[in-house]
Amino acid sequence: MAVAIAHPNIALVKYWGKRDRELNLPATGSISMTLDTFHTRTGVTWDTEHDVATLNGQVATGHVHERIFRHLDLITPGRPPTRVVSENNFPTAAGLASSSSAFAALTMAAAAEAGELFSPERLSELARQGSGSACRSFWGGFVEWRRGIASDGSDSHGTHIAPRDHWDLRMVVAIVDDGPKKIGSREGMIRTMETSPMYQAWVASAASDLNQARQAILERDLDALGRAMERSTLKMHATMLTSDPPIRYWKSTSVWAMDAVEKLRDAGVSAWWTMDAGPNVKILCRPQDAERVARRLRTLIDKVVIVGVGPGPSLLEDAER
Ligand code: 2P0
Repeated sequence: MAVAIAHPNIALVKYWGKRDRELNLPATGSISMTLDTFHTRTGVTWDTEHDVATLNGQVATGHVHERIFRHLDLITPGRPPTRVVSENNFPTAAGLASSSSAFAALTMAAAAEAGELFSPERLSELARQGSGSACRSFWGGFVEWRRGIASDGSDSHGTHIAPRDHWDLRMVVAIVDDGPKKIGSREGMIRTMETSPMYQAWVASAASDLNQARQAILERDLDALGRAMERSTLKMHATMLTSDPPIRYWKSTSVWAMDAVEKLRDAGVSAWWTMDAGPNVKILCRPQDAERVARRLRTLIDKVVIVGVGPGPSLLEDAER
């Protein structure tokens, strides 16, 4: 059994919308930070008689099963029956980027079981077809997923902006709700593309946020990065909120958390919020401010976790079967 561990990544500049649904090519580029603490551990073996996947102890069925094994067919056309065992050490499908670490770990373990020595870029390109955000989990630190222009998607994969030790930051994750979201990202994105009058403006304005965020990472300028991140977050949620029917992931507690972060900022703390396809709020700040941010959020939210900048994925040698 080949076993891989991958960490989720949180987008600082968001991906929301596709230029090609079949190949899962994004309408815009995006930039992320890989997290430590949270991970997916996935084993893949050909030593089995039937395709079966167990996710967090539950056998996958229906479209979840299909999505996993279709992805394995892409990595190894004509593969034998395959058994997959995958565990997350954090909530699944709750807007904590679990599909990013899941498809990164699955891709890496499947390639290893097949004996393929793919480059990180090739693994990233394959993982992208399983779940877009997964293509950003092949490096530690800070990663950009280029939109690309090639119609076959060969230039749309993650690229490394800066390694983990380039900049020591924290993300304070306030878990407003850890249940699975009502509308998945894939469905939400398609509805946005088809119905939001804001969608074209979102696509047209992404390049300037990407440029600002990339530069801010290279210069370690947290205020500039935070501004770009909040702007990208708000624009993405504006497209969701103006879809028909509307998609609103925010809860009142999410808005309370944003407010609390802005008050800390008024008091001189460089702390910046972001949200993805769920009600949880993640706050980017310096290590020395993380406890203060977490304490403030804990006055209303029970589950608040401080995470750091994480590493890229790895294969475990001689893993147990
Ligand atoms: C992101 N999200 O950039 C954005 C921000 C959620 C909000 O990427 O359809 O599960 O599989 O490519 O990767 C979540 O979308 O979507 C996502 P698919 P994915 O992190």
